[in-house]
Amino acid sequence: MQLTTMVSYENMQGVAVVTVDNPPVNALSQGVRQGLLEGVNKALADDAVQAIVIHCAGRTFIAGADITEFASGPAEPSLRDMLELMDGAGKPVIAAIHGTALGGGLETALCCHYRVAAPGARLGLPEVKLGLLPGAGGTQRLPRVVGVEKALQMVTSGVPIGAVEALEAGLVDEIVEGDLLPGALAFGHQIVARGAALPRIRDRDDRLQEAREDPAVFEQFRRSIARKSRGFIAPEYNIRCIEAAVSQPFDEGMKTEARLFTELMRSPQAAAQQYFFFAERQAARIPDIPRDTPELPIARVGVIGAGTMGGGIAMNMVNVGIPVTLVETSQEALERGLGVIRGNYDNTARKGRLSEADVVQRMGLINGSLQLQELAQCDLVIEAVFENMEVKKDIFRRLDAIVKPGAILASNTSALDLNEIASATARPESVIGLHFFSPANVMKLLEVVRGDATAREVIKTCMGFARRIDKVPVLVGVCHGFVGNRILFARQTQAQQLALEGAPPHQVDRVLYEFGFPMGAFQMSDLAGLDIGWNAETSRGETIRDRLCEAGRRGQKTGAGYYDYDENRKPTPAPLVAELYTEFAARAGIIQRDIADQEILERCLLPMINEGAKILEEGIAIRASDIDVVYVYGYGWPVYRGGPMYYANSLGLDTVLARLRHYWQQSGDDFWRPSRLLVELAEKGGRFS
Ligand code: 3H9
Repeated sequence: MQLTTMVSYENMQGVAVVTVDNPPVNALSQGVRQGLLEGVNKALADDAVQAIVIHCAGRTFIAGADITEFASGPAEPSLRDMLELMDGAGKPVIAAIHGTALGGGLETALCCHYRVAAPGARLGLPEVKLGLLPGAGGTQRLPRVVGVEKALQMVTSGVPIGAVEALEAGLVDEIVEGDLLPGALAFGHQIVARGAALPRIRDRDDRLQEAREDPAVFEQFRRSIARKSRGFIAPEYNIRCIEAAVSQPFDEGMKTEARLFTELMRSPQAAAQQYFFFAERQAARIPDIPRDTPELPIARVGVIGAGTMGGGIAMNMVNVGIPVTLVETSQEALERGLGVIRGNYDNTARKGRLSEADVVQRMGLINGSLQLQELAQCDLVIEAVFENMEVKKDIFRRLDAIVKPGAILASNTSALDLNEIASATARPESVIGLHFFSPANVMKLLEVVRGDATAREVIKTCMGFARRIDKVPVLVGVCHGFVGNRILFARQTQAQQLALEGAPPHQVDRVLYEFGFPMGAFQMSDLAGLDIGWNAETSRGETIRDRLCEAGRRGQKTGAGYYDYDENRKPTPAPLVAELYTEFAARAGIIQRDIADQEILERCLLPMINEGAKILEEGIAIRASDIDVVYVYGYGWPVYRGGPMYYANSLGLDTVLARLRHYWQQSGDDFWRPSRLLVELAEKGGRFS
């Protein structure tokens, strides 16, 4: 029988099965909470029912509270009320878990007396990723089951654990092979037959003892995640809740959790992180490409160039079992490239994150070659040679004659005109940009660059393929630097200008680091290498970069760039660089001065926002949130500040406009001219949306 539109009820041989059916992820929307409350009440009131199974239809168990309801505030019944009823039920309640039991979903399961799971199930408390903490008892119950240390890891990382690990940790009582529901019913009958107890997690204390005796565990844990969690407030709040679980009685701990949850819920970080959750998913939607657009099969990939980029790109494919043909021009370069890949995998294996057999299997999927001909049967070929238009066009011309019809020809160019590259072929509809970010096997972002002629199926295929290789794809149009690098150029221009005017590189970098970037503008250049795009033959010492490269200071890899590096790659400010800026400033008639941190921050970030607005105005990005996704996943913009366009909204576009005009007037430099879109929106009190 249907209890609400989202929950149904059935008595199956004395076991009440309460089924949640709220696609796509069975979130705990109002109708689900209401239905579960009614279902459990009904079962408790019915003498013919001896046990209750909570089960979900579709692809997953409850994946958490309904995030879309957060803005309007919770409607009755509250999750806590519903869970209290289950927790205090006088008949055994069993959660039957498949897919993902996340957040409020796992908290629901923790209020059941027993949990059974399908072998592929995953269980976790990912609230921290939304800038939150589990607010329905998760922080009080989880450590009582899995122990303090594991609970700390789970709530601060948000990473779920698999069914087997959950079984070992006591979070799951049984793994059901075969159909889950019959397995859960059988489990229920056994419990009834055994007259088994109704264990409530809230009554358990044993797993907390160790931390009670050694409270230093919390400080140690804080230290262990300090680097990763820098700038975020939610991890610390989560830790405090687990501390409360250890130091306070259960009901007091629940109050602490509720108080801290409310504080976080009101925080700007939570708002930004929740915005970002939807931004990331929104990026997958392309307005002029219908959902039913067919995708082309991709079974074999070719990569041209076994340098840092090409090698990293190839690793993405073989990591998910897709064979790759990796082409180089010389045996030596090929062997070097394969050696680097092998070295990367060996490192991962040494850290215990990959088995020796995995390394062998992955390397076995890479076929190194010196012949472009060998790419003939590939479904997708990705060119990853250095940034030179003529070289790229030549490669595409040759590929056109070799690769089978219908195959996708992609360039990993980070800035060049994709349309011009496509024009070298007779099939521009099959040409697309796939801009990976370095290190390509690590960074999540993939800019998918749409040329004028790129076919819809090709775009749809590449967006899907990106997810297959665990990337977050964002579709962008053609312009110099696309979305990410074009915005970065604007920031780097100001970083250089600031250094000329008297803010040393390490001050600029510190300001950006304190804002939340993993590194500053100059550190980033040093890491990438100052000689990218630099030519020793044509270099005439006209720029600071020329001078640095000429002096052999080409970045971290040479032990010096904007900074001096020690053998552990620890940077220290370089006196020589300071002298260079003073010299160039004098030559340009600039009188150097002390520059306040706030000015540095504004002058680095406002141009990014302005460039983002121009990109939107020109239709290079589909929506403002796509730019934010590019920045968070590709350039380390702190997710708790949403991304540059979200940040602009939070500052207020009128403020952004006023400050841009201020710098425009002050410098007289058209670099600062505000984008038309920004002016329009700011003047009518609008936002980027
Ligand atoms: C919480 O529980 C708080 C509690 O502690 C206590 C409160 C008192 N709500 O990701 P997908 C949508 S906080 C609403 O593409 P997948 C999503 O937007 C919550 N909507 O699928 C998308 O919509 P669309 C803690 C949600 O298969 C569609 O579902 N839980 C929610 O790659 C498909 O999503 C979490 O943080 C939601 N909770 O991955 C879990 N979740 O199709 C968040 C998803 O219109 N969710 N949607 O774009 C996930 O991690 C993934 O969605 C999941 C599926 C792994 C479940």
